[in-house]
Amino acid sequence: MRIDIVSVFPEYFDVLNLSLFGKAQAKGLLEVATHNLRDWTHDVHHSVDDTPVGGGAGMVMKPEVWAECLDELLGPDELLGSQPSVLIFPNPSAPLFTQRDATELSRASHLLFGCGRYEGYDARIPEYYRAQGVDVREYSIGDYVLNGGEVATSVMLEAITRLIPDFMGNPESIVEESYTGEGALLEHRQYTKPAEWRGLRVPDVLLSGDHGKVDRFRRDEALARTDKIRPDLIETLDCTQLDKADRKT
Ligand code: 6GU
Repeated sequence: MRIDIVSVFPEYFDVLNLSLFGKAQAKGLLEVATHNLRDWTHDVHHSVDDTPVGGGAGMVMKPEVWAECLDELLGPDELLGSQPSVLIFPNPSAPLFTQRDATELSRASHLLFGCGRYEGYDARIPEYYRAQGVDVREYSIGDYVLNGGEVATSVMLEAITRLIPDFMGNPESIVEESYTGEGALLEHRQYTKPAEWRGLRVPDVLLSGDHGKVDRFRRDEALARTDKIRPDLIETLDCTQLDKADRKT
């Protein structure tokens, strides 16, 4: 997978060379390049933003600079639309990024992230590329406000790339997690040894060696915790995802 990231603070992404992400680049699974948006400016001040049309506080990122940059990174016009590039703009006012999006995007061959700063970017930027046939996505990572798209991009990248085959040392660790797929539940709690620590005991059933009972206990706990902590996720479950024993809990 090829990943391009555009930002006015590309240094934010220096940490990508650490840990699994760095290893994936060394293994050739990922090819990551960061770009400074100001490299596509022509004025002495390298300005990337301007005041909002219609008034209001803050500054809005200008479409001309972004377009010169994105045109270059997306490749020639003839290829737009036929190219499997996905152009992603982090945006706190966009739909929520979910595990489902991460799974879908982990199969893409080229991701291009455009990190906005200030009050955002001119709305015509995504509109223009969508009209050219590019797969354009705008995502928020949660109901809170960040200063720019850099941290949101890091979050999405980590969620996406860990799903690439061979990225993780242990592929089984991504199979049984919370949020895997539609109708997923929060994961059951985990314990390790010792069985008793500072007066707190691991639930007896986990020590029983009865795998059927252990599975049932974990499933019941996942259902109960999801109902309590994230009742909205229970809404997305359909009957086919519940078994007979689930209905009794
Ligand atoms: Cl994607 N961007 C910003 N600036 N703030 C956010 C966000 C994105 N998602 C949640 N808050």
